[in-house]
Amino acid sequence: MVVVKIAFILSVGLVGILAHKHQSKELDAKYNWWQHEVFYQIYPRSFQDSNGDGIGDLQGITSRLQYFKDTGITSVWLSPIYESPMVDFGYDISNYTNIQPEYGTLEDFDALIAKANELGVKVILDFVPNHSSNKHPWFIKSVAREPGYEDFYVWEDGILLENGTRVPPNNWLSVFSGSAWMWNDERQQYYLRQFTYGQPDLNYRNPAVIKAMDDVMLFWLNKGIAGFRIDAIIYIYEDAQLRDEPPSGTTDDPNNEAYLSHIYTRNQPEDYGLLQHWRQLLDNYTANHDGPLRIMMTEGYASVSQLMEYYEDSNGVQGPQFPFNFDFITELNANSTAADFVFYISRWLIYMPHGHVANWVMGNHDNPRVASRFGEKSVDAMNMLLMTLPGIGITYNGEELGMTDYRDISWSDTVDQPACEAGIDNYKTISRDPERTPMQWSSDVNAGFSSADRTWLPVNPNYKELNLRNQQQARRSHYKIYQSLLKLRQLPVLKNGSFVPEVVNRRVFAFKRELKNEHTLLTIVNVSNRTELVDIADFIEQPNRLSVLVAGVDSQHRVGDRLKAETIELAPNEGLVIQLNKRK
Ligand SMILES: *[C@@H]1O[C@H](CO)[C@@H](O)[C@H](O)[C@H]1NC(C)=O
Ligand SMILES: *[C@@H]1O[C@H](CO)[C@@H](O)[C@H](O)[C@H]1NC(C)=O
Ligand SMILES: *[C@@H]1O[C@H](CO)[C@@H](O)[C@H](O)[C@H]1NC(C)=O
Ligand SMILES: *[C@@H]1O[C@H](CO)[C@@H](O)[C@H](O)[C@H]1NC(C)=O
Ligand SMILES: *[C@@H]1O[C@H](CO)[C@@H](O)[C@H](O)[C@H]1NC(C)=O
Ligand SMILES: *[C@@H]1O[C@H](CO)[C@@H](O)[C@H](O)[C@H]1NC(C)=O
Ligand SMILES: CC(=O)N[C@H]1CO[C@H](CO)[C@@H](O)[C@@H]1O
Ligand SMILES: CC(=O)N[C@H]1CO[C@H](CO)[C@@H](O)[C@@H]1O
Repeated sequence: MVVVKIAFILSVGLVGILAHKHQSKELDAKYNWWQHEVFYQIYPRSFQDSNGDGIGDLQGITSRLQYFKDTGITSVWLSPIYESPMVDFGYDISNYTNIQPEYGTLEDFDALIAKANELGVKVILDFVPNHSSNKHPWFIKSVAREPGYEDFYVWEDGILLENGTRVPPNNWLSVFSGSAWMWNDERQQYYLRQFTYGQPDLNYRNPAVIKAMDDVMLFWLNKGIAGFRIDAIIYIYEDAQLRDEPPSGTTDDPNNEAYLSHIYTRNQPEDYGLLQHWRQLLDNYTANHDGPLRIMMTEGYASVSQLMEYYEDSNGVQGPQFPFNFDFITELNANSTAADFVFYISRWLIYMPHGHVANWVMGNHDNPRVASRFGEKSVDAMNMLLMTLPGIGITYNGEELGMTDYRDISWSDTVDQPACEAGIDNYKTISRDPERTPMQWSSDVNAGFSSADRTWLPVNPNYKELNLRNQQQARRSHYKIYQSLLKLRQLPVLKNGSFVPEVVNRRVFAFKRELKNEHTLLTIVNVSNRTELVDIADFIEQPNRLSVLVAGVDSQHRVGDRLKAETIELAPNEGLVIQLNKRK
C-alpha cells in the first residue's frame, strides 16, 4: 500500500486583511462569507427564457432564483449579460454599463438583484477587460482619433518595407489564427486584437482606460453585486517593446497560435499589478459600504506557480481572493489514476500561499461537461469531491443534474464562433455548443427552458429522462445527492478540518477531514471501471465505526449503512462519503 500523508492545517477564518482585527460573528459573516461557498455558474443564454424568443434572459433567471434557495446555493456567477454584437456570445462588449436587449433591461437587472437579496443569494458578474467590441463607442472614437480616446486601444504603424508594402510591427499571433494585428484603413494604423477582429485589445497603459474600467466596476457595485469574475486575465498586457515571440517548436503552421511561445503576450508582470489595483478598489468599496466583502475571482489558464502569484505576490500584496483552479478540467480525466487525483489535489494545496483558500472548478461553458469528461457514472463521485475538499466549489449550471454534452448538434445548428470557423468537417471536436445547451428543468416542451418553436441551441434530446423534475421526484438522483452534499458542507469539519489524502491503490483514493472534537469525514473514490474491495484500516488508524453519509445513485450502499474498514466494496466509479464515529 502506498501511503502519502500530507496534513494541511487550514487557517480559514483568519484570512482577509480586514478580518482578523475583529472577532464578532457579524464581521466574520461580512468578510469571510466566500471562503466555503459553492459558486454556481449561470450561462444566461441557456438558463431560462421568459419571453418565448428561444434565448434565456434576466427575467428568466429571476423566476428561477427560488431554485437556488431550495437547493442550498447561496452564490451565483453570471456569464456576460452586457450589450454585445454577440460575435462571441457576450465576450465582445459594446457597452459595459448596459444590458444586452435580448436579455432584458437595467430595470430587469435591478429586479433580479432585489429578488436575490430577498432570498439570500449573492450575485457575481463576469467582467471582460481584455478587449471591447469594435462596435464600442470608445473604439469608434479611437479610430477617429477623437481627443481623449486616441490611445484607448493598442495602435501601431507597422513596418514599411523597401518595396512599399506595409507589414505588422511584429510576429504576434491571434488566438483564432493569423496575425494579432489588424489594419484599419480609416486611421491608417494597425490595432492589436488577440481574438477576433471584432475584439480590439484595450490599452491598459493608458490611465484613462483604467479609470473608465474602474467606473464600470463601480457602476455594477452600486447595483448591489457581491463581486466579479474576471475573464481572460492573462491577455491583459503585452510587452511594451513589442518584441517578437520565439517559435515554440510545437507546430509548423505559422498561422497557428501554438507556433509561438507566448512570452510577450500572456502572463505579463503588469497583469498582477492591475488585479491588485482592482482588489484595492473592491476593498475600499467594502470599507465604505454596508454589505459583504466584495470579492474577485479570476479566469486564467496558467502554470500553478503563475496562478499562486495572483493570490498574493512575493511582497505579500493581495490580488484576487482566488484564481480559478482548473486542474479537474486540464489535468485530470477519465484515464487518471488514483495517484493522479491525489497528486493534483495536493499540488494546489502545497503551492497555495499560507492563509489563502483553495477552490475547485468542475466545469464551465468552455469545456465538456463532467459526465462527458469523466463518464456518466462518475457524476456523483465528482460532486462528492467538489463538496468535501477544503475550500470553495464551483459548479457549472446543469452539473447538479449530471447533464451531458450534446455532441450531435448539426452543422446548421452550430453557432459557436470558433466551431463555425473550423468548418463542417472539423467543427464537432472543438465546438463549445455541446456544453451550452439549455438547462433541463422538466420533460415539458424544450425541457421547460422556453416556449419558443426553436431555441438558440437545440435542447439535448435526453431531457425527457434527464431533467430536474424527474430527479426531484426520484427516490435517489444526482440532484438529491448534490443537495445533501450542500447540507453536509455546514459541518464544521468540512469548513475548518484538516485534509489528509491517501492513495489506497492504483484505482482508489481517499481523504480524511479532521477537526478536534468533531467526527472525522472520509471521502473515498474508485476511479476505475471495476469493482474494488479495499482495506483502509491502516489509514483510519484507530478503531472507529464507519457509517455512510452520502452514496451515489447506483450504489449498493445506503445512507446510514455501517461499513467495515477492512472490506469496503466500491462499484465501478463509485464514491462514498463516510463518517468515522470514534468508539468511546
Ligand atoms: C451605455 O448605455 C447606457 C445606458 O443605455 C448609456 O447611458 C451610456 O451612455 C452608454 N455608454 C456608452 C459608452 O455608450
Ligand atoms: C514586398 O516584399 C514582401 C516581403 O518580401 C512581400 O511579401 C510582398 O509581396 C512584396 N510586395 C510587393 C508589392 O511586391
Ligand atoms: C483605496 O483607498 C486607499 C486609501 O484610502 C487609496 O490610497 C487608494 O488609492 C484607493 N484605491 C482605489 C483603487 O480606489
Ligand atoms: C483514455 O485512454 C484511451 C485509451 O488509451 C484513449 O483512447 C482516450 O483518448 C483517453 N482519454 C483521455 C481523456 O485522455
Ligand atoms: C473555523 O475557524 C475559525 C478561525 O479559527 C473560527 O473563527 C471558526 O469559528 C471556526 N469555524 C468552525 C465551524 O469551527
Ligand atoms: C475497463 O477498462 C479497460 C481499459 O480501458 C477495458 O479494457 C475493459 O474492457 C473495461 N472493463 C469493463 C468491465 O468495462
Ligand atoms: C481564456 C479566454 O480566452 N477567455 C475569453 C477571452 O476572450 C475571448 C474572446 O472574447 C473569449 O472567446 C474567451 O472565452
Ligand atoms: C471518479 C472517476 O474518476 N471515475 C472514473 C472511474 O473509472 C472510469 C473508467 O476507467 C472512468 O471513466 C471514471 O471517470
